Amino acid sequence: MAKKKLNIGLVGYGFMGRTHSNAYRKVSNFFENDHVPVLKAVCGRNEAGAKAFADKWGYESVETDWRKLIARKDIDVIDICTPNDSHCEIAIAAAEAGKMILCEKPLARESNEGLKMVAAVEKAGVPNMVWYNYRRVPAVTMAKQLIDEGRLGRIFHYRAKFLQDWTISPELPQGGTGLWRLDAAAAGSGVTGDLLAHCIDTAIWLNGSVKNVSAMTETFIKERKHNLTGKVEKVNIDDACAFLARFSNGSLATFESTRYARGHKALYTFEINGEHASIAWDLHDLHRLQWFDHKDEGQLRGWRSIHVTDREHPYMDKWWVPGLQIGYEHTFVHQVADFLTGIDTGKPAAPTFRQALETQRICDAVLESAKTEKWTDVKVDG
Ligand code: SOE
Repeated sequence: MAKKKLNIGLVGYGFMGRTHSNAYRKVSNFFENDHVPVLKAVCGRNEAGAKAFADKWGYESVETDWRKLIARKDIDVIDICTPNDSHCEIAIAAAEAGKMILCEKPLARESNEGLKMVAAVEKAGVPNMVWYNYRRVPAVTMAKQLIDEGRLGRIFHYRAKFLQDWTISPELPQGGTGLWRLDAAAAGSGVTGDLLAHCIDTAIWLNGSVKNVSAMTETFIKERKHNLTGKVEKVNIDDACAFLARFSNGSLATFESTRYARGHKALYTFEINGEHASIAWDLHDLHRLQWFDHKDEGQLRGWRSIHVTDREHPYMDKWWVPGLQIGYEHTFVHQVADFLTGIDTGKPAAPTFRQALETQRICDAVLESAKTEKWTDVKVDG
């Protein structure tokens, strides 16, 4: 059967613009879908920058105004890779124009914005998805399968961390290209929306909904030069955040994230302890799943380190030969493949905007709890 073209319009071409573009280029070489992404246009305010990106990655054309991109009849999908403060406006306009929408995480700066985005895509009935790529690490997807098969039994504990160290220097400015993650007006929050959002997305996927949280945050460097104004200004993001959580299934959780853990660049780890078995995973060793099964024969019982590269492991039959591992960029390829399958089959790929709103609401509750120093319920629909 002839493949159908899916014309991509990318808005923003920073780090995430690169990961997504790479995924669009690779996906049809490895995965079979009815649709094939076509790199139709990239949009950025700096024309020369956008043009250089288009030449490098193979986009056919360039726009400098996202409204013009959305108005183009030859664009099927709007992929939002801009800082968080523009996600809502772009997504709503794209939905009203009937475009499919992929949005970089977090969905929005806070859940009220996110809710407007959910309403817009649901009213328009357009396929939509948020890029929480770590779900698509084969070892993480395998953890989901093991939990869904009931192999852990009742889950008692969930423990997650995302540690970095890139903002320790007080000389680092805030705001502008590359540093908007330090500017609360652009990002919404600091590590909570940027890093804990990943941990939360994975956690609710693996272990269900979170009922309530008790959090603390800290801003270690109180003032930084703002790149856009040139002035020294108050820092309003959370540099570090730790919280306790209760899941609806009764399990207890701890989450921690910081950009001040000297020596750690992107140490995302989680561990889950169940009645029969435990699972642990580490982004720095992403192709391995640590597995402990109490049902194993006594004297041989112990933690197994499973190299998740065999044909029966999630996604791995699409890549090389057993034993040869894949990496970070492949998680984005998997996410595009799942999105295309969603369009082909009519079964939406997760997380949709609505599913990602749950993460946003947990982030809101975390920040609220840190402010009030009280246990805070996570808002639910209805
Ligand atoms: C921040 O440094 C960052 O790039 C996040 O924005 C990404 O979502 C995360 O995957 C890696 O770290």
